[in-house]
Amino acid sequence: CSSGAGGASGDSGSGPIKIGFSQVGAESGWRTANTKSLKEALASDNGFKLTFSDAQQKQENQISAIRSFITQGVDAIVFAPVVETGWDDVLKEAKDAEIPVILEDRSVDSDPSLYTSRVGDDFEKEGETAGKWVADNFAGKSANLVVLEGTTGSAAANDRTTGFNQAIKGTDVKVLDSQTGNFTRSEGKTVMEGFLQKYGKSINVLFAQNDDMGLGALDAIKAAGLTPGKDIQIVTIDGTKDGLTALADGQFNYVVECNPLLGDKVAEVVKAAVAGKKVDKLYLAKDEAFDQAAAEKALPTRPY
Ligand code: GYE
Repeated sequence: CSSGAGGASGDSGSGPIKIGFSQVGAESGWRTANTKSLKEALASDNGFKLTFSDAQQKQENQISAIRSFITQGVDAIVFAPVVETGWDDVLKEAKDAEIPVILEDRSVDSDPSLYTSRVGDDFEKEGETAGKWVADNFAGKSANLVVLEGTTGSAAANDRTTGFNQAIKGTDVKVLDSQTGNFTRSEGKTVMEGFLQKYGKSINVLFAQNDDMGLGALDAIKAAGLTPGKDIQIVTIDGTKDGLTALADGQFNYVVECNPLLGDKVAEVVKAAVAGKKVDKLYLAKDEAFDQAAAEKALPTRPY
């Protein structure tokens, strides 16, 4: 750690803090809320000068965005890594340039010494909460489950799968199939159509690793002449307004929250890091879970 006030590349407090932010993309309602939260918190009114870059779900776009932030000599880099692996080289380049890197949302599998901090949610716990709901809700009944996974290789998908599988271990829950729907509505729909063609009416529970894929699946389920929420029970993760609306309507059965409003915490950590202050390696947001009644109550004041 450098002990110089103002951080290695900062210009010791005068003028705005220059930030480069590489976002995953615009794949989901969660992502839209997350981008808005960061743009608001890292606004010029708060003492920042933000350069925003959308990676369109591609790691190579993120790597070149980060390299260009380094060349521009930003004071800090914020990025939401689309996948977990493959970041060591570019993180080393940022470290050599003495630019603090703050991960927001998803994590990386690199050595923690290669980045300053992460602000995000506990994906494994979210998966576990979803799995526990399936296990409890289907105790004594047979559960024939299909899974719509998030983006392959993303920390959000990897950890949710791990947590979910832990929670259903040793139960009678039968996983018929599990495929990626890339966290989007359209792919959630297409993959669910395939599941329905293959397994027909034997499917009675769906775990969608985000709201959007679950919402896409609703179309496929209705088109197959089945009633979502009844013939096929549905548990999703995120807790966006659209997700909680489907829950309050009885089309979803349970939603585990993943808080996207990480902007204020990111801004605070960036300021501290640029000032050369010590920050924690990890800041986790608090998440709850909703059943249909809880969703109805929460909806009127739901911020995203
Ligand atoms: O659940 C999903 C988004 O990384 C937690 O990414 C995030 C996930 C979120 O596309 O909707």
